[in-house]
Amino acid sequence: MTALKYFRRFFSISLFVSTGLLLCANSSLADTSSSSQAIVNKCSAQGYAQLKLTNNVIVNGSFESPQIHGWSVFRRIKGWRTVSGPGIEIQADKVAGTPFHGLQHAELDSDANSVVEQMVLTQPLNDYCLVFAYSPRPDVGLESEGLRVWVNKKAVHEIKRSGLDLSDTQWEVVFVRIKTTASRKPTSLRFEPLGNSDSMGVYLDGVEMYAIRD
Ligand SMILES: [Ca+2]
Repeated sequence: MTALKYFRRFFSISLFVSTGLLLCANSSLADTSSSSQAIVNKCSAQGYAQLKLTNNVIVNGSFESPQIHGWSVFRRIKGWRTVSGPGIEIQADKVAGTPFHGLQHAELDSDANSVVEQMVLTQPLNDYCLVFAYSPRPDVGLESEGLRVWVNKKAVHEIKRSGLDLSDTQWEVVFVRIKTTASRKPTSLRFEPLGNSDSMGVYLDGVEMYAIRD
């Protein structure tokens, strides 16, 4: 953890307090995401037929486990493992931004860019709706931002936004429809941070996945 990173975090917290944004949680977005009907509506709005969704099959997609204070970097946490890089950074106490859901979120440019993976128990040859929330880190520019999503080692989505001029997180909820293979093995879901590997950037929270029954 670099001194700069400490400084930037301190600066961010100071900025939140000074602007009063510390109390401004993204509760409305979180509430929307947790509603399965809202997810059905979102997927439908993207041209999908009327959908019925089963239970969320992602484990610890809100990064609430383990419960920590401040921030820590882990090789493994419940549901997730590190594929490359030093590990998954979990942030709590709004040390450098407000989570999308719950009390914690992940930063994928932890001590350096790190790819994380969950092996998801899925049914073969079934459509799923993958939902997640991405935010750039406040005060971090486009050159150190961006997120690529991989399903069974195929890139299925990419999102990139600048965090410059942000005084808090600005979460964007992404919906991706995917199809599993004929294999009965679990589906590999990976999140890869893009941009400079400099210990700051690429926030992830609220990962959920639902089987679709047309
Ligand atoms: Ca969370």
